[in-house]
Amino acid sequence: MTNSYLCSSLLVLNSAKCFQLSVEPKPHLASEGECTTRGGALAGVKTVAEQEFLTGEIRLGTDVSHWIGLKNGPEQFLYTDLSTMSSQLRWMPGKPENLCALLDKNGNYDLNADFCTEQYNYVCESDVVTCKQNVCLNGGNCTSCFNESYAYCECAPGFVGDRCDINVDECPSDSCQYAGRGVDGVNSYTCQCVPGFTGDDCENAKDVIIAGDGRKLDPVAVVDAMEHALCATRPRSRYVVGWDAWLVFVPISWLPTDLGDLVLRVLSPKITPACCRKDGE
Ligand SMILES: [Ca+2]
Repeated sequence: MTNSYLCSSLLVLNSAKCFQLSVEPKPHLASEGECTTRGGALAGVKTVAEQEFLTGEIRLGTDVSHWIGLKNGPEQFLYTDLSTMSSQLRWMPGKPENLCALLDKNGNYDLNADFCTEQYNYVCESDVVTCKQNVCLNGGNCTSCFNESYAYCECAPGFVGDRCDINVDECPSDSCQYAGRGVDGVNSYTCQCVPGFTGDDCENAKDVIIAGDGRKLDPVAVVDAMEHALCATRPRSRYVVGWDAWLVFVPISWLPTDLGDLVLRVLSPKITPACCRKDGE
């Protein structure tokens, strides 16, 4: 299946999760709100694969630090004996300030923590789900993310395009031999062969008649004429096969012999019988 998204700004990992990078910095809480508004959430990066994927995409884009959906809170303060903090104690107003995690440009996009009130760009994420309305054509499967903001088409073999609307031309220009005509199909092609040739690529010639100048002639018409001359009750006095015979060779035959020979010498390449040819001729 061929995959494509209707919007190229969307990043997709393993056809299972969509990411979107912000274009402007915000505090952590506001970033979370923005991602929720779009139908997703601030990206909770949970695997090294996701971290490396996002690192690569951020480097290609804005190349600045990005918030992710990870933070600590006051309940995580521990006494030095590792027991949890007493709930009876009072903090100063606004303290402790929460720390939030970011992919830090200065640390090669390893995790760092900063006060959540600081402003950084951010990464939103969304699951990939089946579209409510299938906008993909020609049997493509439609999935979407960020609350249907983005539709995602998995195209059936032989189709590409954002909506699988392009039928791939599988027919290479030289695939059909002996002047056969290629016809594109769905994930395939067929060849329409000229008379006398068969095979998927017209590669099988029943009987090929090679003219003196190397052209391959239609053997069926020639054989039909010969058969008629031999077997017909009333054979014709003359058989003319092909437009070149009608337009060139018959008119030349009406000329005086010397003049006809001269015209043929001028028009035709020199024809040497095979037994008289030297190598390379
Ligand atoms: Ca096709």
